Amino acid sequence: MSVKPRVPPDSAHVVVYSVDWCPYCRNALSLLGSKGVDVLKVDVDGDPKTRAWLTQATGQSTVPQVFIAGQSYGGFTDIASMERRGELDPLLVAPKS
Ligand SMILES: N[C@@H](CCC(=O)N[C@@H](CS)C(=O)NCC(=O)O)C(=O)O
Repeated sequence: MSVKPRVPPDSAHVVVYSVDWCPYCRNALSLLGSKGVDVLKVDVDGDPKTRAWLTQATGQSTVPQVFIAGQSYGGFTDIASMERRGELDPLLVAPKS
């Protein structure tokens, strides 16, 4: 049986699957928010189908899960490491439509 997310990861340039009670989710949203980019936050609390899809798609069972341009970049610690290496900003530039 194939599992599909309620909101697909290419729905916006930056998509964060998160739950409201999670400090890592707040940190990820805060870091991305500090960049001034639009972030589509998808609340997956009580959404086992999307959680199952996330585990399948990312190989990780934790939230948050950050997607940029439809590609998975992991959780907060992953994007914080990317930020320290200077790798985050270039990815956040959305292509002109
Ligand atoms: N290294 C991860 C840790 C994320 C993490 O531990 N998230 C917790 C919630 S705050 C989690 O998903 N726990 C397992 C679960 O809720 O099923 C990150 O930085 O995103």
